[in-house]
Amino acid sequence: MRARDSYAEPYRIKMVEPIRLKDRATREELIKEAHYNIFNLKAEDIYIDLLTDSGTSAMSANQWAGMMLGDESYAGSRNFFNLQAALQDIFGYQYVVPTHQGRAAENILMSMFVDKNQKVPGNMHFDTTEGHIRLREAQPLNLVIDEGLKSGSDHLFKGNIDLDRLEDELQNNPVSKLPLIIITATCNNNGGQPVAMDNLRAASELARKYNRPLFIDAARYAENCYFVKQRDPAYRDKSIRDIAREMFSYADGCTMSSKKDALVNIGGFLAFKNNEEWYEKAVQIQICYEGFRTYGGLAGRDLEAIARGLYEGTEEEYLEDRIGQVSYLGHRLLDLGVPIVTPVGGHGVFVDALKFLPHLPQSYFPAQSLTVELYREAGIRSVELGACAFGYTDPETGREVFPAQELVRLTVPRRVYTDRHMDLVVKAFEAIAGRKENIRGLEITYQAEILRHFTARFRLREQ
Ligand code: P61
Repeated sequence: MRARDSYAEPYRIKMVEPIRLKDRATREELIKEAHYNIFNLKAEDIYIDLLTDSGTSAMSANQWAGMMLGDESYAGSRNFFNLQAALQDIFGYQYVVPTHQGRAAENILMSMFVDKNQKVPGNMHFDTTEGHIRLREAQPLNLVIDEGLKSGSDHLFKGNIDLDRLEDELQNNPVSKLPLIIITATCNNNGGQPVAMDNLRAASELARKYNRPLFIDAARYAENCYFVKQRDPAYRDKSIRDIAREMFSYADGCTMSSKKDALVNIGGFLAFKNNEEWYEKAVQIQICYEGFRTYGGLAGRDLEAIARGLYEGTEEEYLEDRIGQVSYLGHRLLDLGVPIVTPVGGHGVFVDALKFLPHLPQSYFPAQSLTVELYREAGIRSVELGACAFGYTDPETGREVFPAQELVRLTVPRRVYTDRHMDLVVKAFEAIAGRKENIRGLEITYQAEILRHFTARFRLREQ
């Protein structure tokens, strides 16, 4: 990768959206009114929004031009065929089932394959994927390698699945107990960490040996391909498109939230390599939940933006700048001594809140406390991926069950902020680091039964 200061963004800005920093007293008031949960803040009250990279990309002039060519016919829209052609070209997949977003594609996939009391192994399922598995009273199995859960480990492919454990599961469970495998690339939950091509190839061989389908959660597949090119010498001279082709050749299909690497604000799809029977089955479910096969819950213009975005998302200059910006933020924080997940991932910097705020036990929601502090300090919105999002109150014992990691994600939207915005994030950490012992923990005053992080309310604990 070239040094960040040897090149500039490979685009110029044509349209701007004003953002404003509210004064500190107002921010203090707003976060209190939001019950110390950043999901309850209004977007207009935020200065730099690092909540998510999902659906927050800036589209290109080419994508906007494509929007004007939206063919809104109920059946047979030309934009569907453009999307299908992009899938065939980039992924090498024959069949595409558009959906309104990624989780809808997961819904169709799980309806087709998953039933009560089954297990679905993967490296680390995203929470919507887990949700769809659990909805069917089946069990998600996260078999990421041990290194993948150590924030300080510098393993280059921390998204890899543990092949021994996968084989063990495949050997000990018939198809009726374990119907498919899903690999998420990059792996969101542990820091946007990539899956190695060798690992995917080996998982694919196991899938074939034991006769189970393998699917890729392709939300951030292009970022994964970029890491393969950077970190595996065998791929140094290959193009991102060639790497993507090889990666998808190892699976039988994929789900994709287009809101990430397809650089659009809404949309998703399920795709199959060549199994027509699966495709026809998927279309039956798609019609009930999403819409006719050539629009699947999206406007024709949205399909066009995805088709064009898929190409842009695999351009090398774009990826170098995108991953380079996330890496820039991560390395500046490391220089400050902020403990983050390393190597820096693809879509954001993940701060280890237990290490950054060692005076707060996990029961005091340290990652949530840090998200609150970033807003109070600088109007920055980040997101907690720790005790609130992934922990829960055990209904039998009434005790809190904590996840292995307690992270704050600084998620960088694509083509939206400049490095100067990143510098302000670093400055905020610098200010907070100087007085971090004074940061107070939180306690929950209200929580929903599932996905509690979206609506939970907190109060500040006494020191
Ligand atoms: C995110 F807190 N991700 O990272 P959909 N697979 C993968 C994803 O990262 C993903 C989806 C599938 C989001 C949005 C988000 O509880 C939450 O298009 C690897 O959002 O349906 C989404 O794709 C689902 C954040 C979603 C959350 C659910 O910010």
